[in-house]
Amino acid sequence: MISWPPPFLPAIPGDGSALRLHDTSSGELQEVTPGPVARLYVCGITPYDATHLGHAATYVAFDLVVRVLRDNGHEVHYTQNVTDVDDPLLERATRDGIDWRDLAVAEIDLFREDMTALQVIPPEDYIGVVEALPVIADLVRRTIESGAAYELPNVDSEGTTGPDLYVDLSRVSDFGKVSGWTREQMLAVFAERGGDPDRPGKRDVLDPLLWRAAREGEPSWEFEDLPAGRPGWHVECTAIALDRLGMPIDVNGGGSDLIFPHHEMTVAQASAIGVEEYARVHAHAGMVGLDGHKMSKSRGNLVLVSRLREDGVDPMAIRLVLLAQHYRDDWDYTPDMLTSAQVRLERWREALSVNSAPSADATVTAIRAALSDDLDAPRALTAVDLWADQTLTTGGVEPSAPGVLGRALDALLGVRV
Ligand code: 5CA
Ligand code: ZN
Repeated sequence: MISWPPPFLPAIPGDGSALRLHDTSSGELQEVTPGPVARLYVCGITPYDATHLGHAATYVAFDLVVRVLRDNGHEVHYTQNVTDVDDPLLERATRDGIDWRDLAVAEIDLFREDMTALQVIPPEDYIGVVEALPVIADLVRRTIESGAAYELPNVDSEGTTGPDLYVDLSRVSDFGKVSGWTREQMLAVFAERGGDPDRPGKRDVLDPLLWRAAREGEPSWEFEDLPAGRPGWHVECTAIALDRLGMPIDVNGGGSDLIFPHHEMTVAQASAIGVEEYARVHAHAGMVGLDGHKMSKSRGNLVLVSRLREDGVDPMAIRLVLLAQHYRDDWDYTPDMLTSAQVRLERWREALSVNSAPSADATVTAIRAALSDDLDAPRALTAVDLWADQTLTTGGVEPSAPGVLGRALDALLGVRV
């Protein structure tokens, strides 16, 4: 699948410092120590509705990971999937009376536009599930061969189209190591996050669906040694990450709603076929809400990036709204955040247009230090505010290297002033 155009990344003098990220699995800050090529996997969208500020916050957070790693001289291999066939997409398409493929294409296009406007660096591999089906089917076969898959009759169609396949979690070592959750915590969210605890015959209610046999009116594909059908949700990310990046990945990421079951299950499935370490760091962004509830397509309480853009909001102000919150915090969006971001952007623009300004070297160092410390973007913004205040209140004291700070804001924070 084509990705979106990369923003220009200006060069800035000096060196960055090593990135430390909070790892969900250990609960601690961990230094990201990639080889010459850093490998990053971030879960992509399910394209049944437009990008909201919550999605954007998550992708901007991982965009900072890319920027810090690049600033540290690493080449970055970034892979992102698109869940372009799954229940929520099919259900929305049926509800709206349109073809699920047309819905996916339209929403993916909009997502690309939003990411481009927000200056998010695109992944090298942008992979839809439909195009990755051979790779996914191969992983399903390997899971069967490993003995960790079992069949349940496809009750909806009188068993005529072949069985559904599940992963037997009792065959997986270290199940639970990503989230560190208790079984009670897992059971509390499993059903609302795509799980099917009530499916009769499951060996363990938490066992994840690996392959769903064909149903009337649903898309399905045929692969050797598998019943006609389509993949379960989690296996797509395991298969795409394994195929494109190999394991261990340096950073595996997404929003915190993916900690369980999604990332727990993606790791469990790799473990079932003998992968010992899935990712060195599991990083998760907090949830953005509106009026006290997590912003979600299913709930419909959305602030859409495309809507704000249509209303003439500068995408850089939207990016500043997102950067003003720490990526790991849960927060509620309020319109005054946008007003503050617009004021900040104007002030930065004004300060950067002053001919003779205080040296920006210390500010660039402060931005680098803040971002490498678990992506502390709010602290980086405060450092820039301070420089802007000095520039605008005391006037220029010494000429700064022309444009260094402007280039640093662009390269490190993705804010083109
Ligand atoms: N396609 C799957 C991942 S394989 C999926 O979760 N798609 S999604 O469209 O529902 O979400 C895309 C990304 O946005 C995920 O990383 C998810 O964790 C994140 N996300 C969803 N809602 C929010 C929110 N309210 N705040 C922050 N991030 C969110
Ligand atoms: Zn995923």
